[in-house]
Amino acid sequence: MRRSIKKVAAGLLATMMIGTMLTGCGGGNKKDSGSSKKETSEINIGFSQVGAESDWRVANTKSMKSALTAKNGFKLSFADAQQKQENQTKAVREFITQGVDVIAIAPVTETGWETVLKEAKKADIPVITVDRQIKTSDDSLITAWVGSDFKKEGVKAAEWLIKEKGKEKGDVNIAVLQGTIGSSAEIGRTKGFKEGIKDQKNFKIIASQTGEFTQAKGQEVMESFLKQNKDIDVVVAQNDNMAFGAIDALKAAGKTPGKDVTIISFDAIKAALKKVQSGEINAEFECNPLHGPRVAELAKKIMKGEKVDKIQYVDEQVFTKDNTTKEVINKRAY
Ligand code: GYE
Repeated sequence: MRRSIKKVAAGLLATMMIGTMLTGCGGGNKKDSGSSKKETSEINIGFSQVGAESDWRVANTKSMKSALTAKNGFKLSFADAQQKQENQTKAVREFITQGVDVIAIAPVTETGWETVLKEAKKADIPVITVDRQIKTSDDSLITAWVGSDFKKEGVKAAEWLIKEKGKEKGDVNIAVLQGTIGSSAEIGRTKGFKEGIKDQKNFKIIASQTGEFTQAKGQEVMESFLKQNKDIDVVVAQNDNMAFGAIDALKAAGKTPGKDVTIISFDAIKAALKKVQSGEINAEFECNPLHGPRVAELAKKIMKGEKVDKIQYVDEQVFTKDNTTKEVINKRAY
């Protein structure tokens, strides 16, 4: 990889300059020392995180921070974008100015990245995307991505609901609490679910709005759904925190979540699995946030000039009351 060669060269140059300063004469040909030393030295990595909007995100941050440690060979610059893409662009520019070795981005939305990524490429800094994805016209702007197949999660949710309610005679009214519009998680889950139910004539999506992946907004949007539509049969919350908000809104409206209204959610954090067990959430579609170790491994390989897989999906499960045992909940790492 060009960058690691550059880094080795920089190391050599620095060694030569120090040598020059110490001996006080130029032209000495004290080569070497550099390469192996530089290769094992710490990797400066800048990570631009979406924010702290959900428990999933908090678990993701924790995973990244505990993998990208000094002990593991990293120097991490962490920037929280507070769910705003302009903050991410700023953070990435700062990483470039700092001259980090690798940039990791968990992007808020998929679009709007072209310019800043070109700047990173010009500075010869590889970019790894984490969790959500980035859409670019130029493939070479991203070295690797690790995350979930959000569309598949949406399809699985549709398949589960068809098994559950597909044979009902009347209409099945569905309300969707979407995540941040334009984020991969929202795009994929919306698309997968819609495609999955398209032949199911009695399934009607009667309301759909973003709750920004937060509990407070999820509750607020659910309250307004309930004001407009009295007979909602199913709530599809595109993450657990919005599901928690929706559950509160339903209870306040005198409805029993999980019974009067079927609740489907994504992420499968520990607190949500407890609600599956107690019956307030009917089905959970897992989304694994523990990307830290994978990103660390990718960064190390990239810095050594090794080839890496451009796309890495993680395996995910479905949880319903049948398989959400006490042991499963106790073992849950997030
Ligand atoms: O589902 C949600 C978080 O992008 C997969 O973002 C992630 C989503 C996750 O806020 O809880």
